[in-house]
Amino acid sequence: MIEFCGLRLRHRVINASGCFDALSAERVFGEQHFAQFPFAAYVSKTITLAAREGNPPPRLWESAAGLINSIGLPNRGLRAYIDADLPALAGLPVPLITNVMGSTMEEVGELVEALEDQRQVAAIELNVSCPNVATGLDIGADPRGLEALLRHVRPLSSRPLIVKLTPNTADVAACAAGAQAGGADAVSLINTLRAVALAPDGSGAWLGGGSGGLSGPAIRTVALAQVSAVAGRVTIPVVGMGGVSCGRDARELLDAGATLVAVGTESFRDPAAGARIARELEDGFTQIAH
Ligand code: RRO
Repeated sequence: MIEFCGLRLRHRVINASGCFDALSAERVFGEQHFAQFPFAAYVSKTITLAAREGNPPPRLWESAAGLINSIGLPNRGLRAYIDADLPALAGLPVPLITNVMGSTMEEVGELVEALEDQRQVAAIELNVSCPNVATGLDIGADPRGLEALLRHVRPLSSRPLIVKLTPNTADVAACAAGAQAGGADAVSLINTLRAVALAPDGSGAWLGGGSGGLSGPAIRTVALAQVSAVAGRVTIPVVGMGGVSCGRDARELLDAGATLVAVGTESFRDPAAGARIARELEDGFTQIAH
């Protein structure tokens, strides 16, 4: 068993928010799916107070060794998450981490407070790093702003608070230190790198949202550098992610100082990737060809 912020986890591999839909997976793969859940904890897709449509299509572009998304945070809002998603997730065999985002400190506070009564929610991840929405809350890259946000929300929740950091900043370690100073229990990184894809016909930006966020193997070495910098700066646990597709990639992030590793884009290619990567990690991944 792995201990993480008071949660007891079966192994060190969890999903990156938004990259694995446990409810759709159950519909596609059947009830069996919950029994063989690939991750040691489940992080749900970011929710906001009010429902959002998300960005206009196209929302995806495949680049060399990467995926650019401009999803734009579509979700049915806090109320529907509590009334519909939480009961549907009741069968989850692993702890639930709910990811939230607000456009003001007060909004984040409201989200965190509303989850306080939901016993199913084991921890909360604060998304201060989405590249695809103009939130008004642009503090993900500002160490002092992050500290102030955490000071505001920390007293409102008894749950572990994990801060999802942006890689789109000059000094991610300073941001992590700000989050810790404000009372964060852990940090997670990296979210996607801001990126643009041009339409093949020369008509301009491909993505409906204009720009997007790059994920996948293309960003793995950036993640390694940033996780290493953050782990060297803070004393709270670090969840490392970015381009992990096999046990060796996960091992490198753990060696860089991460306590847990999250799998994102690889789950779109292989929905069982989380379990495979956890197994490869445990086996020492000596058989994996690169
Ligand atoms: O929904 C998105 O467009 C999105 C989010 Br909330 C995020 O945190 N990271 C990302 O790449 N896309």
